Amino acid sequence: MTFSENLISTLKNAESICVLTGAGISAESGVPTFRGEEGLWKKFKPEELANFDAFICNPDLVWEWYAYRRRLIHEVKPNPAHYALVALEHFANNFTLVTQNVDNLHRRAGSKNVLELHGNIERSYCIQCRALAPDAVPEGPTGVQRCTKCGGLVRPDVVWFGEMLPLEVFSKAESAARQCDIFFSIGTSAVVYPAASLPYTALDHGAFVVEMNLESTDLSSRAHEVLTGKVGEILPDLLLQAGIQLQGEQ
Ligand code: BV8
Repeated sequence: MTFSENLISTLKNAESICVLTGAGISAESGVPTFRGEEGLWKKFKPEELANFDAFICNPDLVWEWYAYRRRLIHEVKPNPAHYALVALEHFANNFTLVTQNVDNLHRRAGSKNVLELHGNIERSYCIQCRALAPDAVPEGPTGVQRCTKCGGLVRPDVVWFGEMLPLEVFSKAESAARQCDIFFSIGTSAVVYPAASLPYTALDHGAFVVEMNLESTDLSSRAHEVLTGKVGEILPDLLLQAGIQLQGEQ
């Protein structure tokens, strides 16, 4: 793919870079996205699973879904797009990676400054006393877990629909979006709020906004550059053309 001179020079001269990722960046690792044809929501409906009431009504079903996703995540590994973001973090003077993903693949690739807006599927906590449960292991329990301290129900440490995002995490993401020179929206359908508000915050504060996605979204008409295709191919290519050293498993 050939990139515009404007994009290349904006990236090379950026003091501060903010990146928002969604499920699309993990697709090439083999993690199903949420809303695609083979999406996770195809098998189950968000309202059936990714919300607290569903969990209270049917903790077995919700835990079955999360145990399935945890096993899946342990079988996959980061892809070139994750590693390209590690290289971008090393290149930039000021870099913030904001992810909607709960799959921990950015951290496994080596990204350091990661803001997990929707939590992390490998962590769980008790809904009664909020004690953290032991980290998920592939051969770990798959059914409903009970707190070893108080016997309360243990839930995955993810943000469900209708739940607040972790305030401190979201405000850090907002300030990164306000202060950045260039904002990348990568592999997200840009439909879930308040995460989807971040590129608009960046736009309102004068950032150069780039969308990298397989399909167009509500953001596409507002972004300065729309790069359509597989992020595992486009992102490493962009960094190479901007003279940014790639590293790690490409
Ligand atoms: C909140 C964690 C308020 C769990 C997730 C009614 C009631 C309550 C709230 C609402 C409501 N109506 C609207 C809302 C707000 C709601 C919302 O936005 N709903 C949407 C669906 C309309 N938001 C919330 O509920 C949030 N909380 O508003 O609280 C509040 C205020 C005060 C007090 C109390 C409460 C919480 C939202 C968080 C929900 N949790 N996940 C879990 O994972 O199990 S959301 C889920 O969607 C994931 O986190 C996911 O990351 C996120 C966004 O999806 P995407 O990542 O974009 O994935 P998707 O499949 O959609 O798209 C992938 C894209 O990649 C596609 O475009 C595809 O083309 C592209 N792609 C695929 N392959 C590639 C690729 N691109 C490039 N390369 C490839 N190879």
